[in-house]
Amino acid sequence: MHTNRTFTMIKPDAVENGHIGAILEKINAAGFTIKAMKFTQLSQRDAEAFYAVHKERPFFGELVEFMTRGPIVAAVLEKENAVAEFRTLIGATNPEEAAEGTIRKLYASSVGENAVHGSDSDENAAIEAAFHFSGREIF
Ligand code: FUP
Repeated sequence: MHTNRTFTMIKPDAVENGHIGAILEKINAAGFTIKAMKFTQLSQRDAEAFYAVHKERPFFGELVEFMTRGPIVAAVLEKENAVAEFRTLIGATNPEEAAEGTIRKLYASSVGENAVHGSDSDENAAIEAAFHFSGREIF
């Protein structure tokens, strides 16, 4: 895993609301290239493992329920300084605090259902990419 890569998920709310195409368009327009991609659904065990860092938080149960309720798009993206650049593109966790034009401002409805995930460090990007993709699925 390179430090110019990040991992994203288009979450169940954005998939349900028909925003996959628009979000991918924003990602491409911002200069990211797609290195891996799949349409998939997290099991309860997957979601609990992916968000294990939050397991003591009061919202953990709702987070797992939300993330497992429908399909997602998982992807590995590449751009110089990808982790920070992508977090700028998606905006703050809470869409009410997200900057104008960001993906969460445009497509998220709440802090819990916030349309997209973006890794918070190079280390987590590598862990999260490996969670979803085998080496032969990343190009
Ligand atoms: P982010 O890195 O912006 O995705 O945000 P966090 O890692 O802090 O949170 C991960 C997920 O937990 C969020 F996408 C949604 C959920 N969450 C809540 O439901 N409530 C909160 O107060 C904070 C996070």
